[in-house]
Amino acid sequence: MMNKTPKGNRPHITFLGKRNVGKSSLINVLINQELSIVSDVPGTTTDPVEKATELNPFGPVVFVDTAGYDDIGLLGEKRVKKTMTALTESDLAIIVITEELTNDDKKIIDLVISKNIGYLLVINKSDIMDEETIKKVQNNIRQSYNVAVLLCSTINHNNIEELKESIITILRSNPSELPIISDLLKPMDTVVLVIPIDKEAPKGRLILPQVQTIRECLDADVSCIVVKERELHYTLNHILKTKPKIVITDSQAFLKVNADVADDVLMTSFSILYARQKGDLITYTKGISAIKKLKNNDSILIAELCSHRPISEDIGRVKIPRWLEQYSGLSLNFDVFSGKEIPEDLTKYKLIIQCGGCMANRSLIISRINKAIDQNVPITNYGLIIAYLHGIIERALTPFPEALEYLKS
Ligand SMILES: Nc1nc2c(ncn2[C@@H]2O[C@H](COP(=O)(O)OP(=O)(O)O)[C@@H](O)[C@H]2O)c(=O)[nH]1
Ligand SMILES: [Mg+2]
Repeated sequence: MMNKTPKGNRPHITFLGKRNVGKSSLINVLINQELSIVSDVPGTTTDPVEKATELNPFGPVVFVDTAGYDDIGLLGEKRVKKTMTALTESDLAIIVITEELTNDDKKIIDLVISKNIGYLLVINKSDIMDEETIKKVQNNIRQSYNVAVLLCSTINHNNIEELKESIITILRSNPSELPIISDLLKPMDTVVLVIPIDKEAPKGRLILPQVQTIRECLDADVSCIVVKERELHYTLNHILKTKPKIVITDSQAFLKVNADVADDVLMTSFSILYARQKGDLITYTKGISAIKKLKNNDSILIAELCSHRPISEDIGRVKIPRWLEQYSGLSLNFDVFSGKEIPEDLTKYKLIIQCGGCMANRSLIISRINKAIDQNVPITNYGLIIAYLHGIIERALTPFPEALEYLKS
């Protein structure tokens, strides 16, 4: 069971450092099992390796083992780039050094600081360092940084328990998970979920946002009723004796649900709930205003985090582009990027439309949002733009007064 918590819900702890400083060894002693190859040959770890594990008493986490950033040559550059990408989904960075703090280390530390990622420094291999060397490195660090430093060894397990405790302390002080819906609810409320079962629904199961929303309702002591869009009207009018607190629908059924749900009942979509939980609803709402400024032949970046199931009418590749062109009457250029990497330079785009990111963690999406903000490119999300293009964004944002205010202003 332990590996069942979705990766997107686990904090990511990324180990960075030069080759051979003991990153893989530290991960191994922390998870107490020989999963990754610990080897004397520099650069064995090529791509970042993710290890889902349980960090007790904290809970499920992912350790990300990266290649050394002193890798040179063409292959090395690729690895370094992958390491940087791994950093974008980090909730915590562990920077590992041994007997010296190099300029490369400093560059990485500065990068981590600039990305606002929590970090701590490990001086590893204490078992083979003399007092003098240890003092010298510690002083070097102290001169430049105000950060927790741990002197560790994977051989005699010096400070390994302390390392684990420090990781847990930082993770707890900086929760990476926000609620999907529970903060909007109180016990005894009723929530209705509308889940169309069409050709895009996976066979025999529900998708992650649906399952997680149900679970949060149960945790919040709330009744959660799940219907298809066809049964919604009957359920609301003949089954429920009291009005539900909120109706949450798949964006596919927005218009029908909007029509079936009384005006005084809140209504929104799973993807807007996710936009709030995994991204930043305010920034996404501001991004919506860019739609009115679009001109013919403007470029739009569609950022999709998972390589999607192949369905005939894909939401990001087909539907949103079509709706947006129909709505604006413009001819637009859409570039679709799948996966964890988007271009460094975003300035050619007039708008970025980010998917809900149900398989990603919040840090990855927030670092994307920050990248867009840094380059002054408006960013919004699938859920918001679908609501907007269907003319129901105001209603769909009513549960979130702060965002609604931005929309109206
Ligand atoms: N003496 C000593 N050697 C270590 C320690 N940690 C790792 N090593 C050794 O350093 C080498 C590189 O370790 P590895 O974990 O592969 O480094 P990575 O390249 O940073 O992932 C291996 O030979 C390890 O056995 C330590 O705490 N003390
Ligand atoms: Mg390694």
